[in-house]
Amino acid sequence: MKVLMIYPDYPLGTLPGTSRLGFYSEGIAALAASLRQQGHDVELLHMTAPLGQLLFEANVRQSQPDLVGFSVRTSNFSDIPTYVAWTRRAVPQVPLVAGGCHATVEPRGTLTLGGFDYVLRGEADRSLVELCQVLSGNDTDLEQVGGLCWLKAGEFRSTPNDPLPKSMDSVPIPHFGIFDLDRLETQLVKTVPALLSRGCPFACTYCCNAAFRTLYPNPANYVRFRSPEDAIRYLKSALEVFRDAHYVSFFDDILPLYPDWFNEFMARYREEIGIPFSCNARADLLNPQVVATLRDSGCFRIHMGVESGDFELRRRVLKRPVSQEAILEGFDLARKSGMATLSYNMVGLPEETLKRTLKTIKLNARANPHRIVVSVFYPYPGTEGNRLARSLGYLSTDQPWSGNWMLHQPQFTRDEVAFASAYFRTFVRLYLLAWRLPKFLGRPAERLLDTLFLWPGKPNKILVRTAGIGTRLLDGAKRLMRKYLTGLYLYLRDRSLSVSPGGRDKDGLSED
Ligand code: B12
Ligand code: SF4
Repeated sequence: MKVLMIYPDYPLGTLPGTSRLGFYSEGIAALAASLRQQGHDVELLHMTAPLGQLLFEANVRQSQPDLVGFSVRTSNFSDIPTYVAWTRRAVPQVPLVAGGCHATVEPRGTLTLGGFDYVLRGEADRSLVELCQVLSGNDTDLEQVGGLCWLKAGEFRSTPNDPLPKSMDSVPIPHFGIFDLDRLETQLVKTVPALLSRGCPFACTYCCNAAFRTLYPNPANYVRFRSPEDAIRYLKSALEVFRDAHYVSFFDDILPLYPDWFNEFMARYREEIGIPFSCNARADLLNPQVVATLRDSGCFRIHMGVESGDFELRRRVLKRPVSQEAILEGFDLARKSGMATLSYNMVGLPEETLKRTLKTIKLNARANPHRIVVSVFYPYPGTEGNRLARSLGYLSTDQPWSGNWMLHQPQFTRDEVAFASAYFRTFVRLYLLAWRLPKFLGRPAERLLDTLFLWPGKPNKILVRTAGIGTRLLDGAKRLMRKYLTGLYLYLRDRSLSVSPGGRDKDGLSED
């Protein structure tokens, strides 16, 4: 069978025809590998910006697929029904299947609003191959396909998901080559994206992991790593495809999750791969030994979630009871060992107030990460965060993908949330400056900043618009520099982070 995978990969509001780069998706490359292993042919339509109808239909028709699969995220769901309708016009006889995180947590809505014939819930490495088998007529029973959802005379039907395999080693190495590398953001900064594990043992309320885990009859197997040998095999195959890569970016939820795996993998990584990398971790899982291993193996930046500076919100609303001490210690350990740090934060959480956001800002100033990422809380369907926001009456729509997703909270208006998110980093920097002053100046400076941030009469809308112009200009300049002055960009980044970029000889992966 020929399967055409369609991957809309752009932020809501991107204009058609915009020239932009997108992201590698492990899910799509993994499915392509499984399909090819069973003799199917796969093609990818990677949409880094919306396509107009004529171009979209021409692409679909030209591919001559027997099955079209859409990878669906909540953030792109609003455009999906249009693409489905165009696909039906282009190839009317061809069945359409949806998968991906949104389809997984909202299978009914994806079938009814999206207009698909089928949804495959959860990891579809095996089930998509099974569906191809059924559709190509070798089998006839839809009920044999694990995690399949469909409508029969308008009635929702579904089959249970198959158990997860015990080990990731049984899942084929992804077919990285399905992506056109020139369309990937990571390629600009000479970076290989890599994912050696699936799943996370925690259950933070804003994340889909908790919902994914409940899909399977064997949730105890939800967290799976490739064995260290297989992980190295994976990286070597990736480096064969991403030939000019000098860095690795591990997307795993928590790379140093299991100490035994981590120590063995890192030892092999140093020996056999040896190029600088960045990874995600949780501050409370870092200790001097883990940090030293990361640093000695070439880690140049660790990404950690702070999320909120208010312990009560972290514990009760986010179900992420990491103490402030653990957060500060994690950042401190990483910085002292010479690695850069990046913090992830959210504003606009259920029950948050501007005062509570100020705590997040001050915690960031104390942790002093090299980079700060701030997102506005998004109530992803299927998460406990969505249910909580809904039960408190803060969510005015049951279709958060429609664009109207920011919470309506009496104690934290949307304008205040927008202000807090736009000026988060500025205030972190200002507090850092204030704290460096002598005490007799620093204290009043800090009080002045508190008053400014919390001042109820601020012209939030104007301030947000002004910050937006500044951010767009800065982001634009950075993007241009990455694109046209890549060498200089990487040199400056590496110098500020004390990284020695890895190089590879033409046959292997040894460091220059
Ligand atoms: C790595 C990662 C990223 C990376 C890479 C993104 C990417 N394109 O994969 C980066 C950093 C770029 C990223 C960005 C964003 N991410 Co992200 N990311 C992840 C993370 C941690 C792992 C994804 C992954 O690779 N999983 C492993 C692979 C194998 O699984 P998979 O991709 O889901 O694919 C499997 C199944 O879904 C299914 N499947 C997938 N596609 C299809 C298609 C068909 C036809 C079928 C049948 C099946 C199928 O089969 C696949 C193989 O088993 C997940 C968390 C998670 N646990 O999933 C969040 C997650 C996917 N991200 C999320 C979000 C919100 C984002 C951003 C919107 C954040 C932002 N505000 O900018 C952006 C979106 C950018 C984009 N275009 O994707 C949310 C999505 C929630 C939702 N309901 O949509 C998640 C679930 C985290 C969360 N909050 O819970 N992300
Ligand atoms: S630790 Fe990260 S990946 Fe794991 S559940 Fe929490 S947010 Fe999701």
